[in-house]
Amino acid sequence: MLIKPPTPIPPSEITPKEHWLRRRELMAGAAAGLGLAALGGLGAVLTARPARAGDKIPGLAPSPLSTDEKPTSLEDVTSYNNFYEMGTEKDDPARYASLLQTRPWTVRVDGACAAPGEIGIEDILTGFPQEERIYRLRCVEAWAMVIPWVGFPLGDLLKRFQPTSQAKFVAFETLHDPKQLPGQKRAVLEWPYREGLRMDEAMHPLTILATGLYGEVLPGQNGAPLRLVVPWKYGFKSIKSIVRISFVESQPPATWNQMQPDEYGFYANVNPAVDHPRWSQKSHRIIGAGLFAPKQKTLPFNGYADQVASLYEGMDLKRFF
Ligand SMILES: Nc1nc2c(c(=O)[nH]1)N[C@H]1C(S)=C(S)[C@@H](COP(=O)(O)O)O[C@H]1N2
Ligand SMILES: [Mo]
Repeated sequence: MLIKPPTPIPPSEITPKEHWLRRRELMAGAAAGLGLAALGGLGAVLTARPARAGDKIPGLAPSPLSTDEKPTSLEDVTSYNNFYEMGTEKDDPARYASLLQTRPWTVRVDGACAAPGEIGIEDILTGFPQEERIYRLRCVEAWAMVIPWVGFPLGDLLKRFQPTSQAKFVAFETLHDPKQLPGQKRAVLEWPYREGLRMDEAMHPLTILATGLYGEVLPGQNGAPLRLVVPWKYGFKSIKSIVRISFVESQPPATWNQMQPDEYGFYANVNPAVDHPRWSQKSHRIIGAGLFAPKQKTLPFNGYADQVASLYEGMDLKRFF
């Protein structure tokens, strides 16, 4: 799919891109000038004022689980997005992102666990060591980007709420507020966006909650303030702007799977041997590589077969696609 020319949108709802790019530079400059980063950790920045998209996240440890592929440019990662709550075109999310208020932000964790409760975004940012993880995001639409995420293992957060033996799956929900997410005014999908993982997938060390990218606080269009990233699955599993996480006993509803079950499976493991009914999944193009760049071969489990294939031992992956 090519990026289309911008469609007209009421000026009141737009933050021109030059503005948010510029604001990011200003904020980075301000933080440096005040020596906030020197106070140590994002916590220091947070006490000065709420974090915003583009703020630098100091003290990031690089992860041995990163790919060594060349990251897609920050410009492409933040301007070519899929986030239907902000519009169905790839350039809509960057245009509408400023409507989403990411502070304060609370995630409710409930269901089959001994310690249900709520956790605020500041506690998430300061309470879990953040690291840089470079992963390829492979969209089911046969394109991909390589993104230097900032985040931490989802399992670390889940453990705090003490899941019980009844917890077989984890269900996720995106914020539902059409004022902040104007795409929700149209019934293109059933809102809120929902996703789910099996418990072992959720606890796998490759599965992360992302709080940033390129060393900076996550921009709205990429799912601020908190989104899931499951690198061996198609991008639609990586639910954005999460407000609720529930431990459940049976397979929870997932938005695209419910909408078109023959096109989007619950498992959604990247699999070149199982085509989408309307196109091949054998290869993909890398966003920003140029129109004439050769397509890349898609690998089983997006290249993570050694780490995750054992989770699906004995399962027919053509049936459970
Ligand atoms: N809430 C929500 N999460 C979402 C989506 C969405 O429309 N709404 N799109 C998904 C799809 S299809 C993809 S490919 C990725 C895209 O993430 P990116 O825009 O950060 O590249 O987000 C996923 N998460
Ligand atoms: Mo996608």
